Amino acid sequence: MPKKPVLLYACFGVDPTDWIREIRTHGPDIELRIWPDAGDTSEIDYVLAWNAPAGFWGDLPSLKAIFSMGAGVDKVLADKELPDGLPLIRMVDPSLAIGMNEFVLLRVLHYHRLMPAFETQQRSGEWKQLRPKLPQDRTVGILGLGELGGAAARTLVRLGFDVGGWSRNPKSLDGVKTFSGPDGLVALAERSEILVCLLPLTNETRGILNAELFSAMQSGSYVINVARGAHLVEEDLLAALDSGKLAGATLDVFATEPLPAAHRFWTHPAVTVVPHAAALTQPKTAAEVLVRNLLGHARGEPLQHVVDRSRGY
Ligand code: NDP
Ligand code: OXD
Repeated sequence: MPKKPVLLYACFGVDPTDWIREIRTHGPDIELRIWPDAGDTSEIDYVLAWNAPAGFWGDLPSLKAIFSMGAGVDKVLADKELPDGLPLIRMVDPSLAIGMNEFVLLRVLHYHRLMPAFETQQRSGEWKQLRPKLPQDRTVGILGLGELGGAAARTLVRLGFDVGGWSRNPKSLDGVKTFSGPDGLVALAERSEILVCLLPLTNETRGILNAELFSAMQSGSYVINVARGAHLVEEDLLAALDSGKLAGATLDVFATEPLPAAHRFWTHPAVTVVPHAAALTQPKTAAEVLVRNLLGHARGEPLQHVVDRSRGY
């Protein structure tokens, strides 16, 4: 009988209970080991990894591929000890896309339906109707048109919004005005009253939400950052909010997480802080994707969702 592929669960800070149940359900033909009970590490074929500590990658001579628990692999790639030359697979989980979709929609509707103004009115006991724009007159821009950004763009199009999107390579998406390249970025920013960041964090996208981009936007626009904290130049956002150039921001991700207690974002009236919870990988659906990919590879099929390390996503 051929040897069962051995998968090591090594997601630090993530409770393994649900993962163990789901991986065992979907992959009875996988031998699952849970860190730190790795057994003979020379037998390990695959690792499901997140937040690996220093020294973790040292002793895995048979490793064939590394699965990331998260969609964003910036931290995994930044790990100097990550083995070279092995395929790194990013998380593509249908429930992650659903969760992100819900969150983006929630915050776009919050701004579109003038909730910040109603909340201000409530604080002063003011009763005043305000008429929202029609969705077709509301421009929303999505930076990143991949698994998550593409799904969010399609949902907003279905609801009738005037949606624009920006990607690295030119792209066509039904109902979405698409842009690419540096000129495309400015053009998208200029037209977007609500700008959503769903880019991977790479050398090219670090600090992309900055004063220059905000200055291209219309006064009174909103920013939603659900990608990575390092996409945002925090001081530039605070300046744009304080000057009234931007009307508000929803931030799910931060340069330092947890957000330090003294950070101005906590108390800024135009900022909504969410603790990196816009969308979480859901073991119930993600384990199935992982198992299918892993067993396919063990049978000699090509891996899906492999990160291009030189591109950074
Ligand atoms: P994908 O890799 O599927 O999509 C990335 C998109 O960004 C692609 O459209 C790509 O363009 C575009 N892109 C990359 N670099 C550039 C660039 N330099 N200029 C313009 N466009 C660029 O990623 P996902 O949609 O799966 O995830 C996006 C990010 O969301 C993750 O990397 C992660 O950081 C974040 N995330 C946050 C979560 C949260 O809870 N807050 C949860 C999950 C993910 P092209 O199509 O041309 O390649
Ligand atoms: C991810 C995340 O990248 O949780 O999946 O941010």
